[in-house]
Amino acid sequence: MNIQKSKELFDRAQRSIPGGVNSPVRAFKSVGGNPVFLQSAKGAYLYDVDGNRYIDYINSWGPMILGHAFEPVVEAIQKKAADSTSFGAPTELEVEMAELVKSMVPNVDLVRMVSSGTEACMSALRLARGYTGRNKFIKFEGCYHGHADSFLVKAGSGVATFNIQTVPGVTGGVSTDTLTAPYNDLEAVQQLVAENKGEIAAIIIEPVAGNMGCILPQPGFLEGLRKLCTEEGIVFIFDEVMTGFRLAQGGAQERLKIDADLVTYGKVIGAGMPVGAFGGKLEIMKHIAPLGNVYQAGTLSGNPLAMIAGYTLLSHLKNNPSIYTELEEKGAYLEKGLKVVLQESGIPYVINHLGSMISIHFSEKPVVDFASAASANNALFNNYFHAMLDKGVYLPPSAFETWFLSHALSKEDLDRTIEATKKSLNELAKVSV
Ligand code: HOZ
Repeated sequence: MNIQKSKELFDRAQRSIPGGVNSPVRAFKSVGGNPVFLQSAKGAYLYDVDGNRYIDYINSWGPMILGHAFEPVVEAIQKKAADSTSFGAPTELEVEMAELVKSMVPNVDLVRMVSSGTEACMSALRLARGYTGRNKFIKFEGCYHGHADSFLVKAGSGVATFNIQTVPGVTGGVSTDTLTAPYNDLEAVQQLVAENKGEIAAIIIEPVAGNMGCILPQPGFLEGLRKLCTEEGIVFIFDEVMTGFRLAQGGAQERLKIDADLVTYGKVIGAGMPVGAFGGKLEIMKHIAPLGNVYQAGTLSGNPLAMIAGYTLLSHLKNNPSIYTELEEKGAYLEKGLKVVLQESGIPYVINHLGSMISIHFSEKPVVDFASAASANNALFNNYFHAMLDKGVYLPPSAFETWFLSHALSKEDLDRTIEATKKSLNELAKVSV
């Protein structure tokens, strides 16, 4: 595959942008090689600056659930832009957006719009602390809740990809209040809560983890956390930045039938524009300024272009529930096909999959937490990534990221992906002999 222009752009980018990218995982540093620079995308396909086409399994890390350049969203943004790109003052559209979100997801009495998933999680944690008057919180190893200081302890995504054990710049003072437990280990959480009785403000979790590959909650785990939070007066926060509006209209809360006290959103809620949101029960949300004193603000919060993009996409999802059934079918078809070729290859593997989130770990044992994800053969994943890219399939450039399916993927695209996996595994087997 010719990626000459991408190579030239990467050289040029590194002279002006740290590492040549505006978000670390994109640099391909852990998988090696040159990142491809993208020109455009439509539906299930990405086109790079050299004119190569790829079937997309990143989908902007989640937002493009209906594929790229979904016409109603593009048209709505174009129309709205003519009325000004920002006011910094209230609009009717923000009210409509909040009402729409409330009508789609459980347990959200009030919702505040922000500009990213990082902001949403950072604000939800501050609110939980302000509401409870407690400082400590529990997060899970390998979960990623954005790059606010408190969360950069044993985090997933790029922090795991680059194996950054301690993030310089995050002070000891901040991180001592961050307690961590292995994903799916209820006993470890119960022990932490017992050791820090009355001091834990919140437990925050990705209900289906997507930042160490895709990892599913084991039966009883989330239920156990919910019970513990209720008993101990701890705010239970679902980080639904990845799962929100994706696993179901009502996200993981609806899909897994677990109630959260606060929920954070990002990605799909903005249809590819910079949007995040946090919301939840009135009792807690009423402490946010200007109702209460837990301060949180943003010049671009509720930005009209971001709101119209999100509103258009969410309305479409709400009015077409069959999209979720079809996404389900596409995910199941892909899993089944991948399993056949992986089985034939003889390479030990684990596929974790729920709805339109899926990933492969080259592992002999179940992948249920960060330790099992990290002990998989991730060097093999890196080679698999490149072999797939060469065949026009764009996977996340790290084993510590979930793949996202879009509704735009056709059966032919899925078949081509399965076939590319078969060929890639054959090539890799030959190299390792
Ligand atoms: N935090 C994203 C993955 N979990 C990466 C975002 C990006 O590089 O765009």
